[in-house]
Amino acid sequence: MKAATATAIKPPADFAVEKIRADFPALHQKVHGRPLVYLDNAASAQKPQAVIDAISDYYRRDHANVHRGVHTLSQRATDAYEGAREKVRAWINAASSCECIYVSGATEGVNLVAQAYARPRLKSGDEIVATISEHHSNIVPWQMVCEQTGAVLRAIPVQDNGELDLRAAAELIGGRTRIVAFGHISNALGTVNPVAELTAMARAAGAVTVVDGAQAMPHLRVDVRALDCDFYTFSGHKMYGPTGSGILYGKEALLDSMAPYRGGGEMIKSVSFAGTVYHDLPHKFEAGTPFIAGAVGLGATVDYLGGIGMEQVAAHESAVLDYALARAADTPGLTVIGRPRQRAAILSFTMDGVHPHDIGTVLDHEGVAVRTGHHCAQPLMQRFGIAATARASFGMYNTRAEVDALFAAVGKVREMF
Ligand code: C6P
Repeated sequence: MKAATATAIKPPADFAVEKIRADFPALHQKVHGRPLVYLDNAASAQKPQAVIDAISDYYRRDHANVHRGVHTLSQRATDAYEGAREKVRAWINAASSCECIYVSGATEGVNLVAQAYARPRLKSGDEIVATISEHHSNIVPWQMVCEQTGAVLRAIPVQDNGELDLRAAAELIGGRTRIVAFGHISNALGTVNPVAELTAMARAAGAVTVVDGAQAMPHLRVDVRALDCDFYTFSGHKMYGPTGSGILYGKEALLDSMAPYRGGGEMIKSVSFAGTVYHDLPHKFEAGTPFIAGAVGLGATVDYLGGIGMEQVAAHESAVLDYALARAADTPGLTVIGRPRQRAAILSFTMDGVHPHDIGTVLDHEGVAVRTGHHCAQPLMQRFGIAATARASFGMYNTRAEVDALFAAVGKVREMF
């Protein structure tokens, strides 16, 4: 992407960012005596008051176990839990709420598909294709399945600009491929991957697609039917919802064909020592007392995002990111990793002669929170010949003034090293 000059980049005038900031209590504090500039949203985003209130109201008024009791509180809790599932269904445009399985996050979503879909079906000679830019949670579960089944894991390479090499993908995805697993947006570089193209390649090969949407849900309106993927998973906490909440979407016919991978209460119709009859979807994948407050919080998150509009969010974040890229281009000794044409909200960089951890420490003393390290994407770091980066990741509440604060702090790093 060719950087525009910093002064030419303006966020959309109709996006009321200060009003949005007022909704997030955690943003209004000082760190080391400086106003907090929170740029670690890809690791976890802050929570709006509406989500905090929904969780605390639930615990204050409606809490009981779900699907178990005839008493009023249990019915209220069940309504809230299932009502939130329906909100998420509508938000991602799934055909049925039974296609939305509550999980603890994207990590559990991928593991569920790996163990409940892939493990019983794959055999020696089969192949799983992922990309080299995946988060570890979309690599390691597949490596485990390969160890269990004798299948082989292959990786689509990434070009110097941080985009996937689609020519290589077309060669890798073939007759042996059973699963194609890829992130919608890279957490380390921000590259927006071509989901439709990869899904089409997988479909032509007769393979199933597993999309890790952890970094997409905070930035895009995701329509799982338009994407036509088989599975799509995400974490609530990156999209301004509670930690420990998340969804695995799967096409009903596929989920139906899968046996549960965890047994216990909630996921059965009847149990005897002669045998157990599993519950219908989605409950057969939700063994045990679920994270009810997390589901309620996730439903409130979707309500909150719906009130703002993801198109507005995307336009605002894109202007903030472009401004940050332009400031980066004007900063001597700073290298931005990756230049993908489609990029969302993430700026990963290194500085000549300074370890990323030192960058992170100095920035923290200036009140600026970024993540440093390998971002759980070590194969991607190896591809770029680096051990770590500093990563500023933006959310809907970040401003151009905060980008200025980031680069003022980067200037301090330069002075010190
Ligand atoms: N990435 C980051 O700083 P969980 O932990 O299950 O909520 O999310 C895992 C995960 C899966 N896929 C992608 C693309 C991710 O970015 C993450 C989490 C954080 O980048 C923490 S490592």
